[in-house]
Formats: sequence, structure tokens, C-alpha cells
Amino acid sequence: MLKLHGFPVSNYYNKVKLALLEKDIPFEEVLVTPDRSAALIEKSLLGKIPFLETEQGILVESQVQVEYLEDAYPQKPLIPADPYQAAKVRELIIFMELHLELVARELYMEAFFKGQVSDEVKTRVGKLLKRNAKAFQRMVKFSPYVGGDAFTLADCAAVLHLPLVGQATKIIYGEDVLAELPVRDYVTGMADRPSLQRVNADRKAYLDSVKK
Ligand SMILES: N[C@@H](CCC(=O)N[C@@H](CS)C(=O)NCC(=O)O)C(=O)O
Repeated sequence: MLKLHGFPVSNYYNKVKLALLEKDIPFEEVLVTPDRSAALIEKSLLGKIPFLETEQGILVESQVQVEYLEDAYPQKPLIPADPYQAAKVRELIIFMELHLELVARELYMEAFFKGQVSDEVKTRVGKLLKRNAKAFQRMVKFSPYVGGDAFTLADCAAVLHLPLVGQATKIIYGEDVLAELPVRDYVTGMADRPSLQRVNADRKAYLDSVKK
């Protein structure tokens, strides 16, 4: 049985969990919060989550994990068979993760964790995100899914990453860098998917349990 290690607040963990649920692949969840402990680094090279434990060994990096799931469990494909369309799905994921989420992540410490981010970082990140969001607007479809009329792996990423980028920038700059995109309607439209309902319920239960 596959074991997904991580915790249910992480957008990257939930991206892999969504893919597992959408593909109806049986899996177990192992609660791991990221730290720099030798024990975690032994399993996950940088001490990051998620990591996926397979019968053959461990895989780090969420994109590698979901690609593995596509190859090893071809039922209910989340990547189109056509090579160009498949590349477009991967293009969306890489763009969102490299040019939106990873850039906005520099703001999370202040936006979500009561830390502080320097003005220099805020200025640099703000400029970059504005430019990248404009480019993203040209590639994303929202019709109704990010890549067009079919739910794909890009949606497993988008539905988790885009709201975070929006929230972080709204908190830090008073303005959502993705405001011109219909992210809210898109997320609402996805809300009746059982996979997303499970991810949202598990996130809430975890947050309630740590608040106590
Ligand atoms: N590129 C990685 C990103 C994973 C990631 O950044 N995970 C966060 C939690 S959302 C983490 O482990 N942070 C702790 C750290 O960076 O040390 C992936 O796609 O799996």
C-alpha cells in the first residue's frame, strides 16, 4: 500500500492526495511535519513533505510523485494521451509552481506564520509576481478547468496553489495579484468534488486538533 507522508495543511501534500483520490488509488497517510531532523532527512532529502513511500522506495517532490502515480496506475488518467496536450498540462503545473507559488512562498512567513519579511523582499517579490501573473493569465483557461474542458493534474495543483498565492498577496500588499482571474469561482466550482471535500475536511480537522 502506498504511504503518503506529510500533513494535511500543505498545498504540495494535498496536491498528491488529490491525485490519489481522483485516481481511486488506495493509500495510507502518515502524519509528518517538516523539520530538519536527521530522521526525516534520511527519508526526505531536504526534510520537506510530501514524500511518497512505494514498495520500491521513497519518492520526493510532489510532481515526481504524481507523475509516478500516472505511470504506475494508468486508470483514470489525469494527463491527456496526446503528447502536446500532456505537455500543456505539465507547462501549467511548472508555471504555477515555479513562477507563482514558489515566488509567493517568500511572503508566507509574514502572511501566515506571524514572522516578518523585509521590505526589500516584498518589493522584489511583488514586481515578479505581477509580471508572472500577467503571463499566467495568457496561458490559463478556467473553462471550467485550468487547462480547458477536462480535469487534469494541473487542477490538483491549481486548486491548492492559486488560493494561497492570492491570500498571501492580499495580506502583504492589500491586493490579490491574481484578482483579475476567476480563482474564487473556479475553486467554488470544484468544491463538490469528493476528492476536494475530503482534502478540505482533513485540513480543517487537523487545524482544529492543533488549536486545542
Ligand atoms: N517542491 C516541493 C515543495 C514541497 C514543500 O515546499 N513542502 C513544504 C510544506 S508545503 C515543506 O516541506 N516545507 C518545509 C521546508 O521547506 O523545510 C514539492 O513539490 O514537493
